[in-house]
Amino acid sequence: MGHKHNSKRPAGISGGRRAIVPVEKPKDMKHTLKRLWEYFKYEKFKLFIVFMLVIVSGLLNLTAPFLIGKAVDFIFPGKGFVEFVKLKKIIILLISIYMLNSLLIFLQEYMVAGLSQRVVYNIRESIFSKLQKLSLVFFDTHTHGELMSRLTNDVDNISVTISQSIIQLMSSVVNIVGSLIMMIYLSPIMTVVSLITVPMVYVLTKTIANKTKILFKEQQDALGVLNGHIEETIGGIYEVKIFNKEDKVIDEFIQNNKVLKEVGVQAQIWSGFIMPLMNVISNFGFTVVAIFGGILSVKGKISVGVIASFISYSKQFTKPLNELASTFNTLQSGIAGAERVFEILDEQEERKDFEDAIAAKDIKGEVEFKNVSFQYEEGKPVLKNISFKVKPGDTVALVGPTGAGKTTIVNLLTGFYEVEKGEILIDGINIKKYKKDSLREIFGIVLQDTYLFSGTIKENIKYGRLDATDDEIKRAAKIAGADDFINRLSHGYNTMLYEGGMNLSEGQRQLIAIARVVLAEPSILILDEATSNIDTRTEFKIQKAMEKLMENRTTFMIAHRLSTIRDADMIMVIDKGQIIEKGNHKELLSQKGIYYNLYTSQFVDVG
Ligand code: DGT
Ligand code: MG
Repeated sequence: MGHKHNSKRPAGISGGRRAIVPVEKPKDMKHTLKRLWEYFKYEKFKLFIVFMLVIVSGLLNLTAPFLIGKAVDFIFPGKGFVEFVKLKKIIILLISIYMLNSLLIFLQEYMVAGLSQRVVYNIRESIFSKLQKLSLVFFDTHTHGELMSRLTNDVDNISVTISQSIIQLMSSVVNIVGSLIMMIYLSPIMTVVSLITVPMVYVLTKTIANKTKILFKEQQDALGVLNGHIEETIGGIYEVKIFNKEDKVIDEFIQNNKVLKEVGVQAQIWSGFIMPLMNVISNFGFTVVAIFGGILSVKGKISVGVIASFISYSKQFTKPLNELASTFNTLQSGIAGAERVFEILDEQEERKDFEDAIAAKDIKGEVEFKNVSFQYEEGKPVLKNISFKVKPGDTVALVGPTGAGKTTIVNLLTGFYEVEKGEILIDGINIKKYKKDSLREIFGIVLQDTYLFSGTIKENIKYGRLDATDDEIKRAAKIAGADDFINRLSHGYNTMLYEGGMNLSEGQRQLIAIARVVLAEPSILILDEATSNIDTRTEFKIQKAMEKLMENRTTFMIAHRLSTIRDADMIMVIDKGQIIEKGNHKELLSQKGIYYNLYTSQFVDVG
């Protein structure tokens, strides 16, 4: 009965195979369990009932072999006849116990299922909302894949694995201790005899486990290589095709796949040894018990029924003993998963608004950087002591080689990253003193790589200002020069966009982003590389839309193509995190410095 119970668990949890897979050890099991309890404690009452059910069904389990032994003794009472009345009673009792136990196990599973799903639900929710509160620094240092796997795999593992393996551990302990007590009660000598096999099993599993551990490690590594290869080729499918690398990629895959298959086979074979060998040993154990019991019974020391009970008990004793290690490993890896999840929950969140934070309202758009230095990573300064001042409504162009720090300046201004050294002022007030929500509303940002959400075009423009009416949306699209192409789409403004807007061209996506900004009417406009990579007609359109947008608005413009920034009020040449030249187009040209060189290399007609 006890075994059936165990084998109902999902494959990964029971059985010897899992025991051999290398186990991740939690760093601080006790602490993590304590934190997990925070999630489980709302289910305290249900958990208590489940534990009671486990104990009761464990105890019921223990009565069965005893009764079987009694039944056997009623068949062979040594008096030459069978005591049918008593036998019938015992059989009825046994059947009721089995039925009751099945019911208890069902109840147990039922409650655990609900309980663990509720816990998973809560953990998932706390991670997701945590992710929204983390600063961008966090996302720079964690890959999407890693975060996805924490949100899905690790979280699922936590509750299901942990609650089930804890229950299994409990029922194993009840079984082991109970069986041992019953065995000693029935016959201390036979108990000693039947325990002979325990060290044998231990040595055997240890030996095989050591071998398979290595193989499973190799298997995981091979799987890692294969996955990496798949990711790379699917992600870079465009490049694969352009460079005609299909055949090469397939060859590589075949090679990796072969390696994986070979270690996989080895690992499975070796881990497959364990079960049959274990059976041999336990059957050997039964044989010894049977022979020894037979001798004792012939000598009249014990009854045949005791032998029957004893064999059942020794089974109930060794089976959970073998599984204890694997259950414990499962529990450990679940807890290690929980640790990874908690690591995210412990990450530093974006700074909260200060108590006396003010709302950024009616911003005129004066911007000042005062001795700003910044680094994304310790020891790698990106901006060094940057200072400049922009009058409201002016247009500032940032130029300079790639990696110079242009985007970084903008990232600091919008508050995506916070400066540690120096100050950034908007309308004379340090941006840290503004309420974050209100600060973000000051800016309208158009990037080269525009991300659109899945949803209709209308909804995407509406992100600019959520209370905008349909008319206002249309007007914004007109100003942005997007209305024409939107009307030509089969569903117009209700056209669905998929996967970040992949069903539109880059230029079209940008026009929508501009419409979004038009609708938002921001005080400060930020255009990062907004006019590269598109055809001249669309570029012209975008240029026109931009000019309208820029009227009377402080604008930061980053562009590699200098033709677009000639009219800027101020041009700053950034190099290696410093402003090396500052002035308008004419002034900078007459300086004959870096800007002059950049400009003359792009255009022959110096104007
Ligand atoms: P671009 O867009 O290629 O013309 O270059 P910029 O001038 O916009 O360069 P920027 O500000 O993106 O990068 C300046 C330096 O900072 C460069 O060495 C790369 C580094 N950096 C930029 N973003 C990150 C980031 O998110 N994390 C880290 N660790 N470093 C970053
Ligand atoms: Mg950039």
